[in-house]
Amino acid sequence: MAKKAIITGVTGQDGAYLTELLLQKGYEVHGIKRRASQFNTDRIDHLYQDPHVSDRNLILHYGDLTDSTNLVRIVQEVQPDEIYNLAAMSHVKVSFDMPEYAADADGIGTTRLLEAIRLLGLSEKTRFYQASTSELYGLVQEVPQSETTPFYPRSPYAVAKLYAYWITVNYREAYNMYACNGILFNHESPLRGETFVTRKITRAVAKIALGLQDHLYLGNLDAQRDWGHAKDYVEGMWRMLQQDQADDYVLATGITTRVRDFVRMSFREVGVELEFRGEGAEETGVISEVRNPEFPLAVGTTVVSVDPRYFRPTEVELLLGDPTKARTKLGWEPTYDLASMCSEMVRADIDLFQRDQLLKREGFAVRNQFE
Ligand code: NDP
Ligand code: GDR
Repeated sequence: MAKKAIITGVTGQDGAYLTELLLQKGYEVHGIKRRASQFNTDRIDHLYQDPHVSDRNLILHYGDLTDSTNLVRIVQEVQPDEIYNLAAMSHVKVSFDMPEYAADADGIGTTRLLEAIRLLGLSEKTRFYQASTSELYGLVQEVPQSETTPFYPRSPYAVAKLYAYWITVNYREAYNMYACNGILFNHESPLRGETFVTRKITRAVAKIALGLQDHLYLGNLDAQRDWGHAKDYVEGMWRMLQQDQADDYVLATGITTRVRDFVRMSFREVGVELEFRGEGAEETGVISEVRNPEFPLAVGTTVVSVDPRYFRPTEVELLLGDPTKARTKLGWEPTYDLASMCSEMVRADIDLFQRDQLLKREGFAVRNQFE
């Protein structure tokens, strides 16, 4: 019998990579997606199976982490061996605008799932993965950060995730459930949401190189993040649920990089050197060398500026993870380095916008009905 897994947040970046991984491993995957007024399954459309096919191994259910009866019904119907709770309002800056919703979906949503497992008598059968985060470390207490570093969350998102972290530990201890926290540092990919900083940068670099945009506005260029690749990190999630004992693990690369340096690295992918001038809100990025004549860019052009609207009321300045426990106990190692991931992301965004340009040139661009 194939193992059955439920993935909440199946339409997100990690949900898509994890679905691919579990299908390769022979699982029957049940994804929970939200109802939206337009299709929201872009990231998993290549895996989609028609509901009329009899032996499907990817089944999507409508659901929401804020609706407990719906979650209970799905868990009862599926009787899963594993649940991966990836669904969340995952944007740190947006959580300052929607603190109550972040608490409900990211915090209480986790309890709703754990309760579904418990009430349905599945505590011994169903293993549970909680998408915990390096944002829990927040204000720097210790560097590098490991499973024993104290938490100090700095956003409504992180506070909600702190609750979710501890309720997962509590259900493990109180009901002997196999429930794990993966404390994952930032992980990115060409599927990363467009408003997270790496993807915002790689999209802008692609558009600037193709002459489709002339400027990129960013917030705190000094922030340091330990960036890995989502494909590596979903492998770590799966490994956490295959052990003899449930436990909590950090997944990280052990290398940290400033936002400013990721901007430089991304521009280098299109043959452009960037020089940063000025300080704080006055800082700008100016083109100092153009090595690739393919793109219409000129030395001396200012292409990056700071816009304080992207600053956060309380910021997490430095994240640097220590993945020793995952390496020794799970045999987990990241396979991507930042340079190769950055290159993959910039290339993917160039392809994306070149395809758009081609469609427009050939008259196939999709028009909206009001044009
Ligand atoms: P995304 O933002 O790409 O995906 C989030 C997913 O959650 C989407 O499928 C989204 O649906 C869904 N979702 C949001 N709100 C609800 C809700 N109320 N009910 C049901 N589904 C909901 O995040 P990632 O894939 O990057 O991250 C996955 C998880 O890991 C998140 O919990 C995130 O907080 C956490 N995390 C991420 C890290 C990272 O660097 N990527 C690092 C550490 C933790 P829709 O598509 O409809 O919006
Ligand atoms: P983060 O990711 O907050 O770490 O949360 P994000 O990419 O949004 O920010 C990283 C750092 O870059 C700085 N920054 C900007 N960020 C955004 N989004 N837009 C900007 O214009 C910009 N300019 C500078 C930020 O201030 C920050 O310091 C991500 C999410 O995936 C969470 O769900 C997850 O838990 C953590 O990573 C680990």
